[in-house]
Amino acid sequence: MTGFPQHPNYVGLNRPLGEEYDLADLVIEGEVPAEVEGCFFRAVPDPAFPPFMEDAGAILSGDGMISAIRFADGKASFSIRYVETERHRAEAAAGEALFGKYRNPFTDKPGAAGLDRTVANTTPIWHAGRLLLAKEDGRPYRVDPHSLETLGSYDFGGKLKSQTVTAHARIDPESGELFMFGYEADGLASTKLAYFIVDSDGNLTRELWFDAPYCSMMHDFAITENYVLFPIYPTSCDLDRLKAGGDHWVHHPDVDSWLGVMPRYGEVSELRWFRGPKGVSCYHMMGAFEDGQGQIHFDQCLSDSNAFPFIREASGIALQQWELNGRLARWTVNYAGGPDEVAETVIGPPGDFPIIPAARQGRYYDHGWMLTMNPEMRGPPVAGGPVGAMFNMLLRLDFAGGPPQALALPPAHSINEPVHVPAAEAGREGWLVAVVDRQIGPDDFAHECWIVDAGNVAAGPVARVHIPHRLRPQVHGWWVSAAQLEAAA
Ligand code: V55
Ligand code: FE
Repeated sequence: MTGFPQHPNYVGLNRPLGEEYDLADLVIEGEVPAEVEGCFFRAVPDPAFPPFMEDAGAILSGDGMISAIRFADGKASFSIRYVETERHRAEAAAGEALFGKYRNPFTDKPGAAGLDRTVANTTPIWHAGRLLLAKEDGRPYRVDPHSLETLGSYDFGGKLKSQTVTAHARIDPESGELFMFGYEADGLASTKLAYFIVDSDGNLTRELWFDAPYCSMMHDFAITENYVLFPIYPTSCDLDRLKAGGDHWVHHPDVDSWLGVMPRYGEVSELRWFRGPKGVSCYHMMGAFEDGQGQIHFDQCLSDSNAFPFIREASGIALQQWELNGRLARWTVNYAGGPDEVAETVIGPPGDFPIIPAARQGRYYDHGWMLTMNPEMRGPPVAGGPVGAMFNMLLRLDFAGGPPQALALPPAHSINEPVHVPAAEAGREGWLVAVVDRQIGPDDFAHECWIVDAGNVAAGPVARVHIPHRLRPQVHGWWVSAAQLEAAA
């Protein structure tokens, strides 16, 4: 790929690749566990055309690609395809970028007018036999899980009213219902939130609309067995700024955060807002649960400012990445009584990409996993991704009093978000599967897919699948078992 600027968004691990390809019968060191039978779907942004204006936020605008690492009978294969969004098709037809700044249509070329701006680049979501590729600025795209062919923008059979659906969905492990929401649901800079429920057969059964305290970048949310939780952090959008060609997001250190709590099947009148600390920011929640004593606990990778350098820069905030006071923070509230403010407890280190077993979604979890930066690392982290530095340590956190476990990667290695593959029987924790990058030169990388015992991450990989091709940083992934894939065939 040529013509891209010498900007961190487009060099090294972030260098655009723009290639669709398939790799069969990958070389494997070690043995793939029998339980790892299925497909690891990955969302990988990769800009197809050089930008026509300076925009550091473009790191989030790379065209969505859907990648699949398939495991069958101890063997592995790899595929990657563009998500054929309306945007990608229009730019491919024009042979150049038509869309301007991240989430600012006022900066687009005339050829982009009226077209869907989403790049569907953030999360592959599997539900009711469908594979969706979601990004928070638009509706998801549906992709064929076998061929990776794009089937088009997805509106749940015409039922969805929201113009946006976030990339973070929560599935109740007992009912199989999918809980989702969209912000800026009726347009740019709007305070309108849409919350909706999709039943286990894929039917959208409910969509509620209400107002957020202000327009906020709401990347993720959480559910408990009886409640849905909407976090509001003061990274906000302003329509006049957009019209003037400015950035979508500015972070406001002096503005309150909020946690909205509503019964899952309740009405908007039952929504209760709890005030949180000023100026904080979070992209991902580990989960949330009720403790039986009326308390709701909400666990998140929180920091004192926005974790994305390009947003801090647009906001005039001079803090460096290591000055953000990152932490795994538990906010506790009592819906039925208690104060109108959250109570915060720090339960883990700085980091991101928190995960729990799918079977614990909305329930108490006594352990979870996340990525962090090795505090004892010798040498710099691998540069890449929207923060500018990739994680280099995988953690298993024990919330029942046990010690944390850490898998420290060697120097010049980085790790992308793992997926969890559950164990077939109780007593074991299953496996974590993640792509690991190794920098072997200024613009040279080798990539492997590691399989790690989820209950013993410090032991390192039991299998390493070599991927003999350059890869770009992944955003999120989703594990779909062979049985789920077969049922959907
Ligand atoms: C994130 C990622 C996005 C985005 C907004 O990880 C937030 C956070 C890859 O796109 O548009
Ligand atoms: Fe995310």
